[in-house]
Amino acid sequence: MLRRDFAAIRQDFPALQQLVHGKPLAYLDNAASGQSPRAVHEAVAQQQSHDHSNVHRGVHSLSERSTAAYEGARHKIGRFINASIEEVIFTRGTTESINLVAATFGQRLKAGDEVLITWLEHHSNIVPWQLLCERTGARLVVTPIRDDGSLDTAEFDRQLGKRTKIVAFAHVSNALGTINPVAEMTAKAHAAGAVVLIDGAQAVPHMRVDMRSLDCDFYAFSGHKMFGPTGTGVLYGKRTLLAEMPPYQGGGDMILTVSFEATTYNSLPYKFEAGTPNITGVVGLGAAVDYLEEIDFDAVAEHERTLLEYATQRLLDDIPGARVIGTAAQKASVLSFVIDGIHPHDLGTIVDREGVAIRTGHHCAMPVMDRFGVPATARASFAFYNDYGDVDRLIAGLTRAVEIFRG
Ligand code: 7TS
Repeated sequence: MLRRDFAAIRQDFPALQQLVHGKPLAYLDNAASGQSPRAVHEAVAQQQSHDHSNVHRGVHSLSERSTAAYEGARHKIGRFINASIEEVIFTRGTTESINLVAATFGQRLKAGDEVLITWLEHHSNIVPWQLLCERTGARLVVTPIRDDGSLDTAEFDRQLGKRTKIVAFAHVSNALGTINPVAEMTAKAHAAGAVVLIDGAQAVPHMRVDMRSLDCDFYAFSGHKMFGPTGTGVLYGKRTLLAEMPPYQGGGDMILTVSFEATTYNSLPYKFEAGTPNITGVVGLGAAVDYLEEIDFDAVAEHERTLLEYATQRLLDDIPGARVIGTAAQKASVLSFVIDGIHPHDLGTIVDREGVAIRTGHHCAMPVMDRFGVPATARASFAFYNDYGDVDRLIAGLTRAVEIFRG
């Protein structure tokens, strides 16, 4: 029986039980980083206090235990996203996963080729492609978004062409919450002969993703947004593509043989994991996946949808001058907003005094801010452990901010 009692689930997260400025914490900054459950902390502590050692090299017991825990996490991720273990590469996070693809697969691009991205990308799905274009003479093409923050899919279709070599887009936008129609976009990009990378950083904490049914070539996500440790992430890549790609970094573990004349590379996925990896972090990520496997994600979607609806309605009903940025029909757990006459940073500071954590700023998505003509937004982002009480506290904090600024 999968778990769907979110009040009980909330109790598994020690960080959520604290007071901030003397008030119970309402943690609404999950798009930046999710809190982790006790099970993750225990797995990390066990690894650090008992099994700590290097992987893939020692014959002694601690190294065998570390290797089993590290590779065990890879099996868990493989099952979780429906991929084989050769296709699961551990990285520092989404950013490194995307940079890896740009630096390796990207080497086959030439002047005149095109990389197609969208207007709603996080900087980490923009800048690596800009750098690649500068190196190769390829051109960066950007699909616009509509006024509600949804992708202009007709323009996407027009922009896809025989020059398009890579198509990279977010599954879910961190600044707007828009859910892109990723399976259809992938199929269209494939029909045009392009390779597809999906930035899944904001999807994996909210929905189950299946690599076989999405059929994308690459999928990038971060451990710390899916309730695991920082400094961990995953790049999924199709085995056939990964096998053809040159290595990313050189060093230990990624080789079979080394001589000064020639080096041969290790098999997948180790070819892409040079040096001692973040063993402890990956073990913690494995524990996060075990935790998520026990949760009913249909119920998560419904719970987060009702929270988002409730928060949106209360914001518009109770806070004069509030405007939501990002109103696409298909949205995940992000409420980005501005309030007339109050800078988002002031909002963030005032609600923090009430124990409410939100993020303010450009959310590493400056083109989105430009598109909507705002320098910054305030953003509340939800996870399955949030509840109506958190939303009520947010609205109370915003009401306080309005009182302070408008008297
Ligand atoms: N892609 C998306 C869609 C993101 O939301 C983020 C982080 C990244 C990539 C980069 O992930 P990293 O783990 O490599 O840093 N987004 C946010 C955010 O919205 N607030 O802080 C980080």
